[in-house]
This record gives sequence, structure tokens and C-alpha cells, in this order.
Amino acid sequence: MAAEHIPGVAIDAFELRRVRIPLVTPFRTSFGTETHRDALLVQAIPKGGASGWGECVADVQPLYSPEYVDGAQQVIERYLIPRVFAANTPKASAIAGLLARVQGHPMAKGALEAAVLDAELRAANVSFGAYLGAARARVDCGVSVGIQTSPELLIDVVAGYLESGYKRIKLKIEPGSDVAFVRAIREHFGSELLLSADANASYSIDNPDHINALTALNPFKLLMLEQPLTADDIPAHARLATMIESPICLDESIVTARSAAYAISIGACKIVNIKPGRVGGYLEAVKVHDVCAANGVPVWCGGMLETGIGRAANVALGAMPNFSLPGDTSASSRYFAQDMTEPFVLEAGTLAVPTGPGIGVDPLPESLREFTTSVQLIRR
Ligand code: OSB
Ligand code: MG
Repeated sequence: MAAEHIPGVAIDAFELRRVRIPLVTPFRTSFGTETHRDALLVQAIPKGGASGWGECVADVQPLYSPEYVDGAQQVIERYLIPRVFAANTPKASAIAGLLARVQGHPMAKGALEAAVLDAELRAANVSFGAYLGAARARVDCGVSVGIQTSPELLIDVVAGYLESGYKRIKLKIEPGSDVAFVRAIREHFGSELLLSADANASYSIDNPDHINALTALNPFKLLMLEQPLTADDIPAHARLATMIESPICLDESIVTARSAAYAISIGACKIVNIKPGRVGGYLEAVKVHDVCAANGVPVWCGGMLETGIGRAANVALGAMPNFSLPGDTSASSRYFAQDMTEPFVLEAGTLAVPTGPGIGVDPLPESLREFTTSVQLIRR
């Protein structure tokens, strides 16, 4: 379903809603520990018909990327929504162009575009999956496991996820919490386990201890090593790729389809993690998918601890043909005791692509009541 065939919808107002939901277990990465998901939900309210929803994946602190949720909300209110309103009834496919003059802020832009796109698709009675060209009804799921205090504890945590049916385990690592943890998991669960590691940019190519540690991962046959080095140094990843055996996957470095094409062309990555928020929205995410497909580079859908709103759209994206590796799109229960939407439930290691109009899910009234911390209505 090409974008040109979906009519635009006149948006009367946007609601910016903050929700704060406790995580079932703290999530520790090389850049910090999260105990809650503090999300910004963007609701595009048309004159008539169903609202569209988008989830902004910016975190509370600017540690994964320069964006942070308070800043995202402010930039949406001050600089993004006025441009959308000034254009009258822009289609979702025109929004990235309207916002291009505003530098950066991909997560803020992506959330606004997602809300408008969802409103359009609901009005046209087309599901996100159908719109994106989903190639399958269910997507394979992996799980991203936070840094634990000991390898023994990590084995217990991973065992629990494998019992639930997850098809791939991703271990968060950082210098000092790497080789012993990966070795413990590989030795305990065997060579068949699809196992990857995500460093969140915490290693330096100039630090011999760091390079020794990454080289020491070679025997453990990782499916991939995700974003070992700083986001803005794609060439360093190409150099590292000649020094280690683990295939490199880029996350933070890939901010546009252009950067994906560049990274692939210089041999900086063999796999790409696609996060719609990081690249400025689902439409740019499709372009990243297409560039990778054209170069024979497999992709998978990353995650940012989304609520059911963002998850629904991510699962639809993950059903596109070149999403050939299990994603970080885990079940609701991996994150929350109660989600914003009906929970996404893992079955045989997969989640179902929603089939209803738009993202196919709605926030539950009781979750809106329980988790909302503020609401801001911005009228045309
Ligand atoms: O690097 O992929 C990452 C979560 C927050 C920020 C960055 C990352 C992650 C994850 C978790 O790995 C993915 C998820 O389960 O949503
Ligand atoms: Mg990552």
C-alpha cells in the first residue's frame, strides 16, 4: 500500500501525554540503569474519526543519544507542531520534509510522524503491517538482557527467558562486564543458542584493553557484536571489523538511510539494527530497510523499552521481508506488569503483527488513568 494512496487527515489538535510505567526488573546498560519507562505519547486528534498514536522513544536522560524526553516534548510543541499546522493538512509522507529545517531531534520527529500516519491509516482502514508490506503474520523475538552483577545470576536470567521461548539472547556488555559473562552463557547454553552482545558504544579502539576484550569474544561465535564504538565514528568500526571475528551490527551510528549506505560501503557493519525513533520515523526506517536489502545486509528491529503503542508499530515494521533476524521486540511481560495496551504475548517465540486499522491497538483507559503524569493539548 503505497503512501500516495492514503489520503491525508486534517489534524485539529495534538495531545502530548507523559506516562510513567514501572519496569518489572531494572534494566542496566553501559550508560545507566532504568527502573521505569517514562514515555511521551503523541496523539493526533482529527476533526472526526479515530485519533492516531505515536510513541516518542527518547529517554529521561540524554545518554543513549542527545535526545531526552522533556526536550523532545518541548521541541515538538515549539518547533514541530507549528510547522505541521502551517502546512494545513499534510500527509504523513510529507512530514519529514516539513520538519527537515529543524536540525536533529529524530525521536521527536518520528513520534509526530507516527501519530499522523496512524490517524491516516485508521481513517483509510489500513493496518500498519499492510501499509509497510508485511511479509509475515508473526515476527521472531529475541530479548535484550541487562548487565547483571555476576555471570551466575546472568545464567538464571537467561534461562528464564529461554523457557519463555525467546529465540535470541542479547547480552548488554561494557568493559569489565564482558568476556566472563559471554563465556558463561555460551558454555552453559551451548553452541546452538543465537547469542549476541550490545556494548552501547562503551569501547574505544584506542584502548588496548578494550580491543583485547573484544578479541577474546571471538571463540564464543556471537551472532553479532552491536555498536562497540562511539556512534559518530563509523570508520573506526570498519577498522575494528578487520581486527575481530564477531560480525559488527550498528545501532547508534545509523541515523539515516544515508548513514546505513555509507557504513555498509566501507565495511563497518554486516548487520543493522533499525529503530524508527533513532532514524526519525517509520518512513525513514523503511528506507534503511531498503538500502540494507539492496546490499544483502540483514536487519532486525531494535527497541527502546516501548509501551504497547510503540511496540505495535515496531512489530509491523519487523514483518517486512529483510527483517530476517529476531528483533528486540519482546513481549509486554518482559517489561511491564501492566502495559499501556492489551499485552503483546509471546507464542512460540513470536509476536503477532496487529491486523486492525493503523497500529491496531489502543491505550487502555485504566492504564491511561494509572500511568499518566501530565497532559498537554495543543490546538491548531
Ligand atoms: O541499545 O538496543 C539498545 C534499550 C534502551 C536503549 C538502547 C537499547 C535498548 C535495548 C532494549 O537493548 C531493547 C528493548 O527491549 O526494547
Ligand atoms: Mg543497541
